[in-house]
Amino acid sequence: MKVLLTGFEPFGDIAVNPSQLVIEAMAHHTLPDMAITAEVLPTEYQAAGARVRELIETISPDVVLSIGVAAGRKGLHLERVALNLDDARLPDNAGQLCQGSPITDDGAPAYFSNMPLADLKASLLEKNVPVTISNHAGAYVCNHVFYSAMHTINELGLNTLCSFLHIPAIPDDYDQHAQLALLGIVKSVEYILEALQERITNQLPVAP
Ligand code: PCA
Repeated sequence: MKVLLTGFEPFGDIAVNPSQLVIEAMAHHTLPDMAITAEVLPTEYQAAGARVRELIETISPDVVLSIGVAAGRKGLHLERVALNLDDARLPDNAGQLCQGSPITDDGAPAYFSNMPLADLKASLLEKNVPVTISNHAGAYVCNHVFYSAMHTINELGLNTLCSFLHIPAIPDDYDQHAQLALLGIVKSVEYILEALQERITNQLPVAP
C-alpha cells in the first residue's frame, strides 16, 4: 500500500507544529507492506496545494492522509468535508490573506472524504483513541490542502482514499507530557493506516 502523509510547518501562534513532529517520526517508520512518503508542507495556500498535487501525481498513492494542528480541539478529528474556499483572518506564511475566495474555478463546491470514516472511528475507539468525525476542516491552509488532494484525485480518476486529520496543539515548551502525547498520535496514525490496509487487502468495502 502506497501512503502519502503530509504535515505542516509552524504558523501564527503555533511555534511547534505537532503535525510536523508526527511527519518527522513517521518518515522513519517502516510498517509491513507499506511504502510511506511523509513530507512537511509550507503553511502557504499556493505552495502547499501545488506540492500535494505534485506528490499525488508522482506517487499515485493508495492513501493520502494530511495532518494539521487545530488549536482548541481535543482529541483527533477525522475530517469529512473539504470546501472550495479559502477564508481566514490569518495570512499564510507567504503573507497571503484569503477572505472568501474559491480555491479553484473548475472544482466542486465541496468534496466528501472517500475514506470509511465511521469504520476508522470505531476501530480507533476500540483502541481507546479519543477521536471524532468533524464536518468542517476550517477554510485555512489545512482545508486548502485537503481540497487540493481530493480535487487532484477526482481529476486524475484515482482510487486513492483521502482524508484530513486534525490533531490538538501541544505546549510551546514541548515538555515530556507533550512528547508522550505525540507518541500516542503517531501510534494512532499507524492504527488508521493498518485499518485501511486491512480493508484494502481483504477487499472489504471502503466506502464512507
Ligand atoms: N493547521 C492549520 C494550517 C496548518 C496547520 O497545521 C489549519 O488548520 O488550517
